[in-house]
Amino acid sequence: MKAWLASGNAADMDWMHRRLEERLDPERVLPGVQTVIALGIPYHRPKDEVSPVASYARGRDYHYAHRDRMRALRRLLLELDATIDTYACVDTGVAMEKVWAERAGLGWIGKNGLLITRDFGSWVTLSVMYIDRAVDAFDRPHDFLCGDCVRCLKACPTKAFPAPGVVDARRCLSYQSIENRGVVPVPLRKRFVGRVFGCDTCQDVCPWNHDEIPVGDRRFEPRPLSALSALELADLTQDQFKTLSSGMAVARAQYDGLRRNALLALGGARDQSARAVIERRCEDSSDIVADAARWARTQLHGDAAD
Ligand code: B12
Ligand code: SF4
Ligand code: SF4
Repeated sequence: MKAWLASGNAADMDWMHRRLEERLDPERVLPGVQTVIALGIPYHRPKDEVSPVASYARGRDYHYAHRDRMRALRRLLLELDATIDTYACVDTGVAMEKVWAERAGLGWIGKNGLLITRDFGSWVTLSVMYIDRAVDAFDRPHDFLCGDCVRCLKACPTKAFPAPGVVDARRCLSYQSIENRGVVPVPLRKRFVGRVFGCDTCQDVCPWNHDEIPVGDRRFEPRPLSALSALELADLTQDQFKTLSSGMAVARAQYDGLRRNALLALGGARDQSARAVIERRCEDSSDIVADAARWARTQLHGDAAD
């Protein structure tokens, strides 16, 4: 983790540098911690479901599903013993969720950097709970089942893996489309074609993510925003965005971020039907939207190398 941060792989996600010692050592978060419980919630979507939004984010925000189940678990534990102390984390807390899920036996961290389960592939989101009681003596990581395969490493459109299992967020389209609040580096822009929020390529190609995996819970079924095209997303009003993204992880990209991404996708595809929207967005009050629109316009004219 320290080496990953020192190499700049976290891009501008400064929050990853904060509370680092706590992230690495559960004892600092929950003194007396003895057990880590890892939870995976499957969200596999059918292959023929096409959306510019990554699979995990097409329906209800997964954070709520984890939060609800962690709360229910905490209640059950307190019924058993009212003095039990717990710390639960989904995503933004200070826990290395993949590492603990692997140690708990849920699956292994694949060369694509994600936790892969035998039954649901990597189509699972994760959360963990620390508790200050010993539950059992189990502490055996899952076997590593990638073998000689390197499909994900080869398929990444931006070469974001400096080494197997290591992701350089600066090059990753997931980071660029969700976390980056500024302009997207020019060499990466064309890679937004077909992707407006997140990226699934290093999962789509994984043989463990095959078609027979059961489709995830109904709450992860696509909401209306996920059915929109890049053109429609680029043309959303702020009110429409607010209404449509409410309760979805997509809200994290914010109104300007989502429109920026959509414009890059349209420009990269040289989508001539988007000309009017692109022209209009060139005058947008948001700098990152106007910048993306001007870049997209150069792509339509076919007069740019990038
Ligand atoms: C920061 C972050 C990102 C960043 C960086 C990605 C990365 N690989 O680190 C960005 C924005 C790029 C990103 C993208 C995505 N993310 Co993300 N992300 C996180 C977050 C918040 C922290 C991860 C982290 O600490 N990274 C830093 C590196 C150094 O750590 P690491 O890879 O976790 O662990 C490595 C080392 O620490 C080391 N290690 C091995 N053993 C041990 C033992 C110990 C004790 C320690 C300390 C370390 C260690 O090996 C590990 C593997 O390389 C987690 C949630 C969480 N709190 O864990 C979600 C999380 C990893 N993301 C998730 C998802 C779904 C995604 C995307 C698929 C979203 C999308 N479709 O666009 C992409 C996939 C990109 C990819 N191939 O990884 C899920 C993954 C679920 C799963 N099945 O694994 C998580 C767990 C969120 C969740 N709650 O479900 N993400
Ligand atoms: S999410 Fe996309 S850009 Fe990021 S590592 Fe995977 S394939 Fe590469
Ligand atoms: S594509 Fe191959 S190397 Fe990559 S995570 Fe899946 S099994 Fe492992």
